[in-house]
Amino acid sequence: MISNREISKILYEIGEYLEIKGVMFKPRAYEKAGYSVENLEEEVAEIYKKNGLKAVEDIPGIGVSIALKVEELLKTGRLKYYEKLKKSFPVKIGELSAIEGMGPKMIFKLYKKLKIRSIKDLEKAAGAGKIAVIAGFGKKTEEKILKGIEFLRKSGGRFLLGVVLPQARSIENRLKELKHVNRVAIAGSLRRMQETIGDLDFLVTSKKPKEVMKFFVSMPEISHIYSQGQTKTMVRLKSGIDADLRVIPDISFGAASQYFTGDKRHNITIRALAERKGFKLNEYGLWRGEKLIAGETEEEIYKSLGMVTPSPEIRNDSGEIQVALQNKLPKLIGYGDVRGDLQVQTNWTDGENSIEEMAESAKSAGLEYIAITDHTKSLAMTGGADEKKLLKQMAEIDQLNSKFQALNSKFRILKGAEVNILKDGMLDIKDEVLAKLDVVGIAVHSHFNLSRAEQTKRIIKAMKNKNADILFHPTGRLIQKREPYDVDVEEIIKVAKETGTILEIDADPYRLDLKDEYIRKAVAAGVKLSINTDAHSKNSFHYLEFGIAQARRGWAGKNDIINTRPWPEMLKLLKTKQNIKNKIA
Ligand code: DGT
Ligand code: CA
Ligand code: CA
Ligand code: ZN
Repeated sequence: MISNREISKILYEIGEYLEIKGVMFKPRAYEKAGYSVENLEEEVAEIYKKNGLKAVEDIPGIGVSIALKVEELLKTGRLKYYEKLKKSFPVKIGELSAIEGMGPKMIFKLYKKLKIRSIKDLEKAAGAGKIAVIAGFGKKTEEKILKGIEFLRKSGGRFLLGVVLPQARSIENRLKELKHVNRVAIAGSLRRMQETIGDLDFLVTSKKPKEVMKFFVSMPEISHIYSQGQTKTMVRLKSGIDADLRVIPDISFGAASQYFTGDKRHNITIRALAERKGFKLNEYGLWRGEKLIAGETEEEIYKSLGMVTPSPEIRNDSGEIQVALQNKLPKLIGYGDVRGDLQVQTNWTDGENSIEEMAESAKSAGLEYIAITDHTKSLAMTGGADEKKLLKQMAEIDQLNSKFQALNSKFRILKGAEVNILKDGMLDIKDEVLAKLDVVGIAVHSHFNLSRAEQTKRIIKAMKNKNADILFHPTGRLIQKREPYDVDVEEIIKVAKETGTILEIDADPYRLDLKDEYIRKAVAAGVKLSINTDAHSKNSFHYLEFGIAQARRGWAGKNDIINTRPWPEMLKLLKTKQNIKNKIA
């Protein structure tokens, strides 16, 4: 069965082909029809099955001639008219228009002058300097095209949570200030705090949707308006991400929040549950027949379905619905629950700031303690510390702590290191020095290509060191930049339990390592975790929010995370009793 999304994509593409051909008016009609189908609540296939062609014609924005084309698509899965257009202008329109800044006119010109049909052709031509010399293009455009291609490849069209969250909040705040706006919410993957975000989804309640939309499309960060309507407006931001704004009535705010927060799998299961209970659930409310049962808040909707409201972060149909029906949802760690940061680099190695600057900044960010964990010697490019340098750093930390105490500040700097795991699983710092540190992080920074068995064995060997407290960024991945190394994380979790090694949730927006599924397994196994920023600059302590989100998505509670405790209690959760005595003294 062909979905609304597929139908609307074809309608949009027909519009683009027609525009390229210079046809008048028709492109707008197809665009309108595409938009209408995209935003339809019911599947067109269902409408057609129930009530035939006449009902398809009744869909707003669809006239007789487009309805016939939709019918052909529904009946045969193909559309001759569309295929003829594609043949007459053999260019991959969908592919090319996905590049930032490429519109139908540009695509047409590039085809006429250089026979460019695909991203591959485009990249070749731009690389050879052939685009810069076309009238109206120039060097700048050529560079922009190459950048656009590179970006598209790298991101797969998705953006890091840490990059887009501030942009979205800034827009949210401006919408909140509008006179005719009552309520504002961020929905979609951003509300679920996913690692990467496809597009931004804003919801607003207002009696003056026209004015809200007018304001939205005129914000300085908008680079393109796809469509502007009374209930939905779609734009692209200069940063490259798309954003949707929907205006809804107040009584539907909860229903729309629920619907547009998703994720899709969660929604499908919830909707089926509602139907089993004799309701109908859509973005306007929960209905019994024509009667509105709930709609203003998410809570009343979930409650009417006999369940508590799952936090957005865990809405992905991975068991949260069953657990919520039994009122057994775990209490997740809160965004204000982390008291200290156990991975912080300074200008002793590859960080930007001094120990004191990092401490002051952490304090301003509301933290009670940080552990300084500079790299160690085998990571030579960072100026990694050897035993002597570590001892010297410990002395400086003692001095700084005395200074805090003299000023009556309870803030505490803990002594630590990010100790490099060597190829054979040995650590590159002697045990007697490690034993003097408060917090020993261990990490893989080389030999990423070992076999799964060797990599796992190597890391386990390091975890078995009685001074190794925390395994930092356990899988080594960098989102959109580097795959994780091949390692048996379940085995690592098992050994963490046996040895009392803490596993890190690295909050750096590129890392977010461990991933949610592994956090959940670690929590289930009773393994303790630590959420750390891995800050290399004093401006990075806000990363904690992303790490906490990751922990929540892995169903972790406050107690599962050691650095939700004051530092003396936190230290007691680190490895051996023997070491604890040394460390607290
Ligand atoms: P993204 O933008 O790819 O990061 O992910 P989302 O989850 O933000 O997805 P998006 O923007 O396409 O749609 C926002 C929400 O709207 C989504 O989480 C659930 C809801 N939604 C979208 N399409 C459908 C659908 O076909 N069926 C149902 N039940 N819900 C949908
Ligand atoms: Ca989205
Ligand atoms: Ca969206
Ligand atoms: Zn590291």
